[in-house]
Amino acid sequence: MTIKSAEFIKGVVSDDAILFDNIPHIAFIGRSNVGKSSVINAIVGRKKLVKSSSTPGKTREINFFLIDEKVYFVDLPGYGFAKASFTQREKIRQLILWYLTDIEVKNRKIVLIVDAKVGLTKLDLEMIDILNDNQADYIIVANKADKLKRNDRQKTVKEISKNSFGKIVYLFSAKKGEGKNDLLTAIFE
Ligand SMILES: Nc1nc2c(ncn2[C@@H]2O[C@H](COP(=O)(O)OP(=O)(O)O)[C@@H](O)[C@H]2O)c(=O)[nH]1
Ligand SMILES: [Mg+2]
Repeated sequence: MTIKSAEFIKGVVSDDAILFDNIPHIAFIGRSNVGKSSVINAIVGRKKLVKSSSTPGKTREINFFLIDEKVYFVDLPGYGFAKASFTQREKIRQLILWYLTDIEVKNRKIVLIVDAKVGLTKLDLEMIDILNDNQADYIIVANKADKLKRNDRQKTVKEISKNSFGKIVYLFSAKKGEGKNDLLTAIFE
């Protein structure tokens, strides 16, 4: 399947009508610099729909993109940007928690993006706990798979899956376009 249209709607940082308009959400969450913007651009098939920046931690809003006029891709700010101040990191953490726990969306799927080469960090594990505590419907995408040696691919998938209570892990490379079809199918199934 391919996505036909994608349009930036708006960025929000607090209550907003867009949160309650009954359009389903597919929300992308991940550590800063994990390649979240790149993954979204790759599956949408647009190089620059979402700004992919070399200065991580810049996006502080929850950005809404209308996809094929029927579902939002929700791009959440990346967590854990090391160079941000404690206050900035805490603000982002609170914004993510607010979106996940306070905002009730009838139809919401979450795509947690992690770094295939780095594996699950402490903050990723914390996010997995939050998602589980909230009974979130989520999948895990291990991006930057192009950085893995061929022999390490299955090991990586198993390791991440083991530490996320058996979640399916989708190997992905935004750089190479690997895993696009499987991910699109998983998202829209
Ligand atoms: N090798 C490799 N690098 C990637 C991949 N996806 C993203 N990157 C790089 O990782 C950095 C962060 O990407 P970006 O999409 O801005 O990450 P974000 O902060 O999570 O939105 C950039 O330098 C990208 O070029 C990938 O699949 N493979
Ligand atoms: Mg980004």
